[in-house]
Amino acid sequence: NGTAAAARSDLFTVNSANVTYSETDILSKYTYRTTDVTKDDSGKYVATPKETVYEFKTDRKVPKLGMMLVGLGGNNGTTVTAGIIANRRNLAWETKEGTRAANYYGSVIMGSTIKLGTDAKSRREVNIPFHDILPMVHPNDLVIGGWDISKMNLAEAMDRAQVLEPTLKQLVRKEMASMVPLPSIYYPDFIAANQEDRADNVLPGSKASWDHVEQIRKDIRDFKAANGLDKVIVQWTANTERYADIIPGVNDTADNLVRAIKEGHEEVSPSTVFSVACTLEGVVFINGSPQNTFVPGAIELAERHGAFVGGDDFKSGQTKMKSALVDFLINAGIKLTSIASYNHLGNNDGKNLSSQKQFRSKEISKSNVVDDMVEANTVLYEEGEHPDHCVVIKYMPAVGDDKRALDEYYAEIFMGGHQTISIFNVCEDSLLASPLIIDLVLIAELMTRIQWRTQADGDFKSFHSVLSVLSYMLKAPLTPPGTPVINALGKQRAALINIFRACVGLEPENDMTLEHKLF
Ligand code: NAI
Ligand code: DG6
Repeated sequence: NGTAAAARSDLFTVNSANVTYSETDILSKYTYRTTDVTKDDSGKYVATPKETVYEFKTDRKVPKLGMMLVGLGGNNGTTVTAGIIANRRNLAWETKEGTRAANYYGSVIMGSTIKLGTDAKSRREVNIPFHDILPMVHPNDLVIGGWDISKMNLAEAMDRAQVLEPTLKQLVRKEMASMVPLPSIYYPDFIAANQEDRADNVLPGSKASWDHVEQIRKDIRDFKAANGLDKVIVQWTANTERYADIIPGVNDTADNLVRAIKEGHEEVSPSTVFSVACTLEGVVFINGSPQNTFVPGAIELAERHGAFVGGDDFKSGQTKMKSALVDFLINAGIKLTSIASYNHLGNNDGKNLSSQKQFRSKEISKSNVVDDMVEANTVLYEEGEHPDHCVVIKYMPAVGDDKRALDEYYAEIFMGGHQTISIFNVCEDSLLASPLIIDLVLIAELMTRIQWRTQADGDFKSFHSVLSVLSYMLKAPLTPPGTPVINALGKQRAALINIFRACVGLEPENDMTLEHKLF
């Protein structure tokens, strides 16, 4: 082990007795400060500051990483793949608005900065790219593969998606054409009947089977070996499935779920089979769609195997706006009373969602996104009181991937007055979702390299299997059983940044700026 000066990250080193760098790890001793609240006999709150000392160990070796997508031939799958190829090759292409160049806009990790501290001389903020806070995989280095029930190669699939400019497509066509998705699991009852005509690349069997689990595990192993990878992360960006019923004895525990798959139970979805396969293979599995992939048995299985899972449903356009705007309104003391959210879109996602059961999965994930903010404000809302919130989605083929999201926020202001905010948001759906797919992979991979302990002589262990730290990118964040869901966008970002800061021994980012106020 060395000191701060001995081994440094490219951009900065932390100069603190609490941080040591070795060739292999960054070790930080971090005091986590919280406040315990109790009530005294008179019913008055008593707030007691609490300190817990943690040690965090981050493995500095950035692995050669594979990203396997379920739904590789879809709009998101082809867009993120072409985008990474374009970035890797530093491509530029002509559009009617001029030359455009590859970028990672929309990726928090690749496109945003965080405050490192204050310049010792000028007292101005010093900001660094988020990607540089800890050693992370660069998306240009991701090796991409995956599955789709459609066997179209990715060049044709990218044409089918109608997302990217023809001039860009031309530049990546050859490489895209060489990529063909692996055959996947298709249980027709879980996605809309209108998807049947693209299902020409499916493994035999139309309900859960252990053969499917084994085949997916083999696919992952083969992909890893063929590309000389250290690690693989699998992400579901396939069609939205209907909810699976939670049935005692079937999917309520890990053992029951495994048995149910072996017995071919019809209530086990393809995405849950993928989750089980990934867990058993020790590979992170992230669900970018809204269905309840992570039935209790799937989570218990992940916990048992120390595997990581994350979900649910990418938070791209409308919901990201909502989780920022509602946070603002309610924290401004404005009483939001209703949200009416309409969407129309014309891509294959919209076609699948035109079926009631699949729409219902999306309606649930889009509707619960303000609950924590409402519940936290006991001044504006009585216990159990909630703004009206309705979500409508219509399939409108003509607009393709350029989803229209119309939202009306209606709020009560001072002295019985009203404020109405109306938003028309054209969400270029797959262009917003693709950077999220990248962020989820980068963050999840890093989380597999971070360990913690509370006593210097104790064993290091991993974070909980359910990676709630991915919440910023997801509409219905999955959290460890029994822990609260945070939807407020600002809090989600703060958690992400501050956990990573703790790993290099830095205090949470706070905006007190006392250095500019007390002199
Ligand atoms: P898409 O319909 O273009 O692509 C989905 C792909 O999954 C299709 O190619 C389909 O053939 C394939 N597929 C279906 N079932 C499969 C299975 N069992 N195994 C392997 N492949 C399978 O949809 P898109 O736009 O790419 O979205 C993908 C998912 O991401 C949808 O569930 C959508 O709701 C979700 N999502 C998308 C967002 C966006 O902004 N684009 C945001 C939030 C969520
Ligand atoms: C209709 O809303 C289709 C959906 O798949 C969304 O496009 C997707 O879930 C993104 O939703 P949001 O609310 O994050 O923009």
